[in-house]
Amino acid sequence: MSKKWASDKDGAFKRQVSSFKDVISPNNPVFKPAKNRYWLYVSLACPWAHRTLITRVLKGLTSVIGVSVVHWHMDDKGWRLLKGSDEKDPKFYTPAGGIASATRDHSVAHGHTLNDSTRLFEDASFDPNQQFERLSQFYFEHDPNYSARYTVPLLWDTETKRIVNNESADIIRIFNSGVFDEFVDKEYRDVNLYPSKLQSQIDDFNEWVYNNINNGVYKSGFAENPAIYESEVTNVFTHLDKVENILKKNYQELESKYSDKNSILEHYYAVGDQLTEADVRLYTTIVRFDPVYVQHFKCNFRTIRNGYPYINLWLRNLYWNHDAFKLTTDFDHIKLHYTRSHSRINPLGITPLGPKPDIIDL
Ligand SMILES: N[C@@H](CCC(=O)N[C@@H](CS)C(=O)NCC(=O)O)C(=O)O
Repeated sequence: MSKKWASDKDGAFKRQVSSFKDVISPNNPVFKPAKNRYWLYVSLACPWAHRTLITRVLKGLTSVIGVSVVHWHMDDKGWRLLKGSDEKDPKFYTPAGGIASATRDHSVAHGHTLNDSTRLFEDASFDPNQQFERLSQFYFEHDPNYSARYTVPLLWDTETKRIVNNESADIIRIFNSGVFDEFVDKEYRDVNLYPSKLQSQIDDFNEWVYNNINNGVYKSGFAENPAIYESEVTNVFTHLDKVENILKKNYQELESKYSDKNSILEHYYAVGDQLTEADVRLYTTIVRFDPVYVQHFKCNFRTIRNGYPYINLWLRNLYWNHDAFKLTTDFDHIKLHYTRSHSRINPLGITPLGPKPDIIDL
């Protein structure tokens, strides 16, 4: 597999279309809802995989669907997992239960700092299902003739040894759909990130946020000629301005309803006044913006923290007031992955230490 990202002949970045798009449902002849049957393979660096981790926690699925985390470094063969021979050391294994296992065991990472350039390979987890050491092996196990990229997130069926789905937008809908309700407590059954009354607004918001912000930062960063970069980066900021105006309006409406700040924050979201998939999908780009996209993808008209007060408040509220967001956000993986895997953008692999802090306190 070439290390070069997909771009057309003019040098514009083109994202690959996901190949596996099945669902888990009682009506599906193969993929029926079950506990401990499906396993999620993610990178903590990847904004698309991050959507699935957040949704897994919000829907209480941490003891229903297991997770393995790939190492942050992606080389020319793609993502790696810890070697099976390390299986017996419990600190290398990410068990299925508990909110902390939304990510890796944090005790493993402690002691490393960002300027530790000899960062150990311990930051990944072991694959307890197939003992695979490469994400690519799942793709070939499913289809020996697979010829596209080996992307995360990957939702794997441990029973049939097949890929259920590798499209994050679908995976979060599967997690939210209620098919796992019988395995979770009532409080999680009541969580609905895609309520019918808001669906068309959410779809509309997601559509332009995806094209212009989620994928927009990649189109800016991976542009291979200045004219494309300039047009894409301008487009990113035009749409961040649009988000800022929406959030400002939402906030001002809440101010007229509630007098205390906590009540306002409890309802301060992108679409409507409740947490939805629109927040999940926007968050994973915005939380990476100042730490990575500003410098690495040259999205540097403004930072979120200094240029967008309403987006910044929305971001800090999600991060500091919601464990599902905070515990699944790993700034080390995020910074190290981009700056040390994209050697065309950053050939020396030196990771900028700032901004400090990674995210401002609330
Ligand atoms: N459409 C996919 C995109 C996933 C994706 O592009 N993942 C990247 C990481 S951020 C990846 O795994 N890339 C590996 C590669 O291109 O070789 C989704 O949203 O699930």
